[in-house]
Amino acid sequence: MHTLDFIDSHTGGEPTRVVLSGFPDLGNGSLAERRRLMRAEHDRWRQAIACEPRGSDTMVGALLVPPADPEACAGVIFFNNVGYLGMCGHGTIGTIRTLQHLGRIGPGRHRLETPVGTVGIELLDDGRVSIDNVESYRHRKDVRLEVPGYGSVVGDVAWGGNWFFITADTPLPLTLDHQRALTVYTEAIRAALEREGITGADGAEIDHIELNAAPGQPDADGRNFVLCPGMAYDRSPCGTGTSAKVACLAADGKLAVGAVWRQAGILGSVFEVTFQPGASGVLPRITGSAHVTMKGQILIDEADPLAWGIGA
Ligand code: PYC
Repeated sequence: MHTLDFIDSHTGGEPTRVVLSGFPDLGNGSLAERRRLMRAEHDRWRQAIACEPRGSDTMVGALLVPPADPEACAGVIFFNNVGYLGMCGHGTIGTIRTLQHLGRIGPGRHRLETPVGTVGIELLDDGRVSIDNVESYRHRKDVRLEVPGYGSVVGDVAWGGNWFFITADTPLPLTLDHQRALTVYTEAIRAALEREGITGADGAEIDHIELNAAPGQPDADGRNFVLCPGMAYDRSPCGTGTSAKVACLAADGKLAVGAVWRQAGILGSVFEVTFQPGASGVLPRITGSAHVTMKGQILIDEADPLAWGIGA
């Protein structure tokens, strides 16, 4: 029997499962190297943690590992039901609140190492968490796509720690009751991007699709619906998607340095973002909150035919 200790949290409705112990040793290379090793040699563990029957298609796993960067409070590798994430905004907020719950960190400034770089964190006295995300930028503006069944869709390709296609074109209001139809629509956009060979920098797959429209609530400036890899929609406003959006707003001169953008997600939960100029894009600071919801132990019994989860 294999056992793994975990703590679950949610950030604006989106779950994060922090894996504390029990995972095979990934050595002490860079976080990118350890993620490569995890994918190549231990991928069934990802599936056992994130997929049914223990997880779900919305679950984001966060494997805690000793950091390579001596100044970081922890290293983390994010994954989900179908693979691995570069950075994860909601997952970072959930991880920091989990580390606080464990008594490993207190309010103040910290650093968290991820496979796409070390991010600065501030755990605020009221429990909110600010993340100084990786440099974010717009890669292509006004990309026109023909999406079968929907017609022409125009959007931007941007990086916020993951690759996003961001469009304001939506056939329906961004409300939870339209979630299924919005999922079908955004999946059609993703397929069209693939068919037309539209990618991020260096041919990277665009694996997140973000609809971003008017907020429909007084405490926000925009509302989004984000399709994540694996067909789940983000219940939170999506930290990396919000960073990518802010990079586009800044590039269009629609958001000033230091001004606050309040991004609502599909449930109405809000992340606040400001930015500073970066070398070639923006340096976003995202603030949001998370709550711990559960702690437990995963049991993997080799005699169970579904011990390693149901692959998506
Ligand atoms: O918050 O960056 C995020 C995120 C990515 C995928 C799910 N959430």
